[in-house]
Amino acid sequence: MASMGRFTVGSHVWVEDADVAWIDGLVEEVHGDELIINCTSGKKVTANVSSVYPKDVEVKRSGVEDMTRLAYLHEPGVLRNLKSRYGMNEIYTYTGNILIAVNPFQRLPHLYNDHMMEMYKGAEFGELSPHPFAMADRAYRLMMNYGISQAILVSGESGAGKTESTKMLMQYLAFMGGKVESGGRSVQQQVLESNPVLEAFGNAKTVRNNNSSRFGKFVELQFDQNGKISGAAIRTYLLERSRVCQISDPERNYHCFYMLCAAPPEDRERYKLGDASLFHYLNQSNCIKLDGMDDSSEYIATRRAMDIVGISSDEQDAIFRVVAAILHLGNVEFSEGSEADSSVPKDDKSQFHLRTAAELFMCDEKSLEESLCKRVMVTRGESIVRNLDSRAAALSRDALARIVYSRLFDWLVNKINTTIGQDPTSKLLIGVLDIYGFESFKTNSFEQFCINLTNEKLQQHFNQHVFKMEQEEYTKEEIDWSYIQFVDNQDILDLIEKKPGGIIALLDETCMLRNSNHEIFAEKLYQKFKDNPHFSRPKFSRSDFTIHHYAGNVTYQTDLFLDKNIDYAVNEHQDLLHASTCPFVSSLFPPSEESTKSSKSTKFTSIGSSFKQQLQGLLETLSGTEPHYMRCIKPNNVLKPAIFENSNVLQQLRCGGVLEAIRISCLGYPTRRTFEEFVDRFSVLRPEVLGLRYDEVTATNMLLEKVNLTGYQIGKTKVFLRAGQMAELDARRTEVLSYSASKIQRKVRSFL
Ligand code: AD9
Ligand code: MG
Repeated sequence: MASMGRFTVGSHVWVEDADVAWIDGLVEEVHGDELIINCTSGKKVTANVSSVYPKDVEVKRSGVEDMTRLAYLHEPGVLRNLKSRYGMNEIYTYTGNILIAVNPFQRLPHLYNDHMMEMYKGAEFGELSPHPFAMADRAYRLMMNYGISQAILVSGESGAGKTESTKMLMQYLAFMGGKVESGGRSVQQQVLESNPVLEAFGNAKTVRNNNSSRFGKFVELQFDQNGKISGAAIRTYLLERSRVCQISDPERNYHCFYMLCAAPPEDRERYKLGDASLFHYLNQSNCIKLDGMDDSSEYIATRRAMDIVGISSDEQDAIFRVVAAILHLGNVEFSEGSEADSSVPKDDKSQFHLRTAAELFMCDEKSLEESLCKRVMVTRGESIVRNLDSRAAALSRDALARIVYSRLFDWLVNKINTTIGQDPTSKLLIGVLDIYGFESFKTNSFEQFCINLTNEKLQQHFNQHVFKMEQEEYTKEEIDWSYIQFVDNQDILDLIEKKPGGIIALLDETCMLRNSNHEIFAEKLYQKFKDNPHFSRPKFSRSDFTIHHYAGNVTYQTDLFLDKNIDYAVNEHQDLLHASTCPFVSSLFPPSEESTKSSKSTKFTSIGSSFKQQLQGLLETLSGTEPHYMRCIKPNNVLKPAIFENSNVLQQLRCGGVLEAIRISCLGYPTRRTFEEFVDRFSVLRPEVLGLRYDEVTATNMLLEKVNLTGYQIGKTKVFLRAGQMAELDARRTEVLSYSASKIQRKVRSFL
């Protein structure tokens, strides 16, 4: 956004500041394009006019509920507005149709009770304070009135409040669309109770969030003609598998493991469990207990939620047996066996855990051991059994734990979908998307790559939509909108997912090569994309690559890309668990087409490609809906209330496309005022317009002519100003007002 405005001595301005991003001050001197500014921090700085913004001195301390109401729509104005509202616990603000939520990090129960839902029911959008209920209400109403499916897309970085917001949206939709059931469980109740079940198995404490969802989720609520919920479908995306076997301090594994270790004694006995700290998969981190979370009562609550979503007690028993088996499996260590490069369970303790894991999986102990310590190789149609050394056996153990857990999670999602049931006749849908925001860490791996691809795709969808909305507003007001240039990130999407030749395609290609490794992959990328403006090879790097995403540059470490992209259950694991005498465990590993074909080779399926396809499906669904966007912001990294870090927030506004939406709107006519408001504010420029002879449109035109502005447009109900024109008008107004003030002062003085 370019600076907009002209400055004179005494102008109130915003200027960039290293500590707080933007600081306000007064212009003291003007030397051509250079301004000397006295900042409120006491600092005096010299700045070029191009990096200085005018400050609106007329805003109320309480700010405005919609950013587009700001007279000056620019970064510092947006930031100040959010900050002053946050200071008063007004955590929600609109930017046009986008709802911004700043995480309060404290319970604000008065905001979400039944009374509030009643209030928002049927209220005009914008009439009451910004709120997720207002957003859900608008979606519901649009769906009912026009028969168009709706989607609410919630995004933001980890810990920003997406999942909490999603729950509120669903709570409101269940309130509006709930059926009163006589006996039995209602669909809306099952939909709401699916949350604690999925959270128990798919959420974990991370450094960024004590209850971080490690998967993406799209919940589709189906409604009947009367607007009552008649079915629902949950789709999940890319559960983080590596966490099952590997965690780093001070993070935790998935909640369900700790819950089970804190279960009532009879359950712990049944699953042969003890304290969580006894298990390798949990004690790699010192964090076992979580402040504010009681694992024992969470266990009971999860069981209850499982009842409600229709998971039978036999199934629950099997599920927790599998969870316990994974913990025991993790405690099996290996040492060198008698043959060269072979391995055996290290000691009695390991043997005990192996036996217990086999019991819990209800499979043969010896077969379990063999599936971990041996691998069948197929060369030229012949199978050869090869020993694995102790390191490889430990890797095989972890791979088994991961695949079992991810199958278990998928089973839960399917089960919930089956019990809630789909309504195939429903044409009215509201989807709610709770998906990871853009990520850029010190080290970024395959997960960040997939997550950022998601965000690129959603960003494209968002840009297209914001652009369309702008056009619609202009068309409604019958003004010309040919000014707006369309922004697009298709090039970056092509770089990643084009087939053939995109990064994912090259990754798959490399995975299928014999004896390939990540350096071969990186080399392919360097060759192929050396001239691509969105790609670069970091200096001195052998295998990293950088993508120039819309939200910033991210450098990815390719080391684990190949491993993480390959998805299969090795045949040994597949056969072992398929043979389990527990029907539940066996059903998690149905015979694959490959193994029925008697070939012992394992076919590779690419996680990257299937994720890409899943995303494609999601975007197709979204394209049939009218979208609503909610952007969650995490105001600080210490997860505490009342701390608002400017630079941090700005970065998120940028990544979430909020600033881009503002930029698009600045390309057109960002400031809109009804004629009445306009005349009210600027009549001092030409007081005769207040005379009875002029209607508001004429008065508006007269005022604009007086200040010699061009390029603005007069709509049917509003005047549309280009970026910076409001500041121009204000400057003139201030001149006039100070001139009259000094005239009065002179008069008063001459009087004395
Ligand atoms: V992650 O990508 O899944 O790691 P989310 O989902 O964005 O993340 P989440 O909704 O889990 O974040 O919110 C993080 C924490 O912030 C919650 O556990 C609450 O303690 C806190 N939070 C978020 N929103 C609200 C709210 N509206 N009111 C009170 C909130 N607390
Ligand atoms: Mg979440």
